[in-house]
Amino acid sequence: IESRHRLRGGWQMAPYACQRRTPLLHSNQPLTEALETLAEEAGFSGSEGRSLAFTRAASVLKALPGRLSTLEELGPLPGIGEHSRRVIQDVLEDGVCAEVERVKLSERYQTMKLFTKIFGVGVRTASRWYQEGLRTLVDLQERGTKLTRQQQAGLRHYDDLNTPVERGEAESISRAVQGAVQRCLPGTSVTLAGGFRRGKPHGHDVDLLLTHPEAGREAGLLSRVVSWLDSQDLILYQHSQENSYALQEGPEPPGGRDVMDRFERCFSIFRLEVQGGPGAARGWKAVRVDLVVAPISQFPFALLGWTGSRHFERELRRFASHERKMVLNSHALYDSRRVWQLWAYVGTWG
Ligand code: DCP
Ligand code: MG
Repeated sequence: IESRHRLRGGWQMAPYACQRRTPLLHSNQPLTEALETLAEEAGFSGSEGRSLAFTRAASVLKALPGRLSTLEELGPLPGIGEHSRRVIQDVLEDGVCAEVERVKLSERYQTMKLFTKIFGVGVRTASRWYQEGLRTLVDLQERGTKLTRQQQAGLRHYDDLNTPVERGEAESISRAVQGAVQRCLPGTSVTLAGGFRRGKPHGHDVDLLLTHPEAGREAGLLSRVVSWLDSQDLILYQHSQENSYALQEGPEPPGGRDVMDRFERCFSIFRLEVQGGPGAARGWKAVRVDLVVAPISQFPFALLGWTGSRHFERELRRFASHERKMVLNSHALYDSRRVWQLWAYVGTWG
């Protein structure tokens, strides 16, 4: 389904990002960085639509087969709007785009970035703190800002959690979890997902999927695993959420609530022993780890949904919905028309 070739001075490209080969390293880094800064800034202002437009434009550039040297080469490629074209043109001509540079230097952008990098702080909280006049991490502490237990842990381990996790570290954590699950429930598999599964050499966290080949055996597993890891002093922070998929009352409408998924999950911070790097002096480093438990029947969808990237997943779901009239999420893939017919039918039983 990949379609990508040069056509009379322009490129042709499949319309959905999930149809395009998008290599980890590509030739248009300065352009995509500029666009992604604007996407981030739009996200900070709550303009999801604008943010998505810049993300889409960056995604198209990542799939180009070579370095773009003039705007004309892009031709009428879909997915790159007026504003993005202006940004691209500026960077191509001057090496930088004044608007992007302004954003990067703005107090609001810098503060929002600082705050949203705290584990447990999203755009809404960061924005509220900014409105209240808070600007630094010290401000948060000195003014006695009310923090959740999660945010307190995020602040305590701020530097570590904002130091990239190396692949070797992710694998080491994966092995520790592997050891724990073998004790608690032999036969359970642990799969490294997220950016590392896409081949990234480092990431911001470690995403691990747990499943057992016999349906139902995974029930109660997570709390036992977490307790054991905790007893080994491997966990600095954790909170878990239960599986809520089975509790759902019927299918969610396509494009409905934007919850990522409903698996049983543990958001944690691991204490990883290290020899080198920033934590070397004290001998350990804090690392964000997500443990997700998927029943075996949903595992393929969980793995697909947790491999990312975020934009790839969004596009895959859009493709399923618009082009196939199907619903894809991290639990299942189904024909939306049939399910709705079925629910309408069940409804007539009264
Ligand atoms: N994911 C998603 N939607 C979300 C959050 C996550 O689809 N709202 C999926 C796609 C992500 C994957 O889960 O790729 C893991 O989430 P991360 O935030 O850890 O993203 P990555 O692992 O891709 O990035 P990083 O390498 O920075 O950890
Ligand atoms: Mg990740």
